[in-house]
Amino acid sequence: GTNIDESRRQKVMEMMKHAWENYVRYAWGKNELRPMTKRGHSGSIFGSMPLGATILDGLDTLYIMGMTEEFKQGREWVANELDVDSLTADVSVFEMNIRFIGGLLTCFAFTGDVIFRDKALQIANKLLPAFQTPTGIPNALVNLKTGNSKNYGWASGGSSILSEFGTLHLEFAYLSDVTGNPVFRNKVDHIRQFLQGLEKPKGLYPNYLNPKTGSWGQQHMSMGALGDSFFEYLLKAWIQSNKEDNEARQMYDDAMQAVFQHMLFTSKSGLTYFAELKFGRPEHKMDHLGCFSGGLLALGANTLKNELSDKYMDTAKKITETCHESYDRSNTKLGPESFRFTDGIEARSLKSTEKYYILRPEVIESYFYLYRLTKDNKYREWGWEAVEALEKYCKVPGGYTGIKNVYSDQPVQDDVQQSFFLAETLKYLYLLFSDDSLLNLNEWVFNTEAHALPIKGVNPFYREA
Ligand code: DMJ
Repeated sequence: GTNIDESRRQKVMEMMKHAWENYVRYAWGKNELRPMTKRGHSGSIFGSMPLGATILDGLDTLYIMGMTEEFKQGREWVANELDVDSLTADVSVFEMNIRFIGGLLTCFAFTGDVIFRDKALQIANKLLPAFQTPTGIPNALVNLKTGNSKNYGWASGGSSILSEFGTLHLEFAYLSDVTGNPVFRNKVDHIRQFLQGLEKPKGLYPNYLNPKTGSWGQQHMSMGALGDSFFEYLLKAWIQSNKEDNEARQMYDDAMQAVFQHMLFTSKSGLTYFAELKFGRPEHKMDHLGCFSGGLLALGANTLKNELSDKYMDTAKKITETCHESYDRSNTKLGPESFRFTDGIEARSLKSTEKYYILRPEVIESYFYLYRLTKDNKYREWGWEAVEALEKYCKVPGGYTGIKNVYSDQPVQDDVQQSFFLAETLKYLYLLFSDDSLLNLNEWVFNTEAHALPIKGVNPFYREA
């Protein structure tokens, strides 16, 4: 790296310090920090209990930035305060998996400290009752004390959600390998086989699946909310297995082929985007969440050279460019939660309810992958634009906050420092300005919360039991 990258990396580390220190000062042990009112916060996804979500999500970022003292402080909290058996709340199986189990397993891989593996195992055991449905497709919510599980009332007649039950494979497979207990891998293998056997409308995966009947719910398809990381985990399960799990790669390629055919569009001015499908009809809207797909497509292109890889790489670049446009076309230079393509607007929001930015990582995540895989310096410049915007509109004396309208010059701030800001946004920025050797993509695969898991067979940190 050059001096400029070094100073940019330094800057990102200072951002992490600011986010972490304020969390420690005002919200230690709580899930998240309210940086303006300087107190704890718990989003509904965490249930009602303080579970230290920011600690679990932030630890591996501290580690890779070399923030040793802070890492130790978090490790002590995990060892002494995270008492899994005393927890009573209803929690999201998906969120506990990607943030808590994922974060702990990365710390175990990095350090070999078994406290991390053991806590991950304890949490995973508490999630298992959610899989006791007629199909083995887990319910979304589980009570940590009673094991009772259920789905969200709003999700298509009691359905489970594709991006939730489809985003367990990496952590559960790895947990089985490091504990020697096959139960976790069996659960996700079963989900895989069940999906394999289902009829897919036009080859597409709907966002909803009923765990009692095994039939799809409403015919909504998305590369953003409710779909996103299901596709991610197909590709990454294959990568994690050192390319032995060919079934996963095949399902990924098949799914992407259908998505390209039915959901990929180009706007009048030439911007490429993924639309959503509602009952077979495209809604020309893309979520910020869907912007992870630039990075994913690039990773898929890079890991297997075949007749599809050029198309994947080309689309990866175009999607990432569109997502950058969604940032560039706002007053704050931060991107909205969703943006649309109509006769009148391109890559901008329409409704006031979709103009917020809550410190999400996906656009920066794609900059990171595209930089690593193309070495085109523009991705580093785009990442730096995001750093400057974050400093200008989201940094407050008590940490970092989201904003309610990216098109305002003086946006109202939402007073929440999301735990994924530490897990993902700052980690991907730091890696964007670092050399390839820091978490080399040939040895590590990131879970959907940017927690790095080792690749089997090639990475000595795999630590198989
Ligand atoms: C994170 O929890 C994960 O990236 C997840 O896949 C999607 N939502 C948030 C970040 O936006």
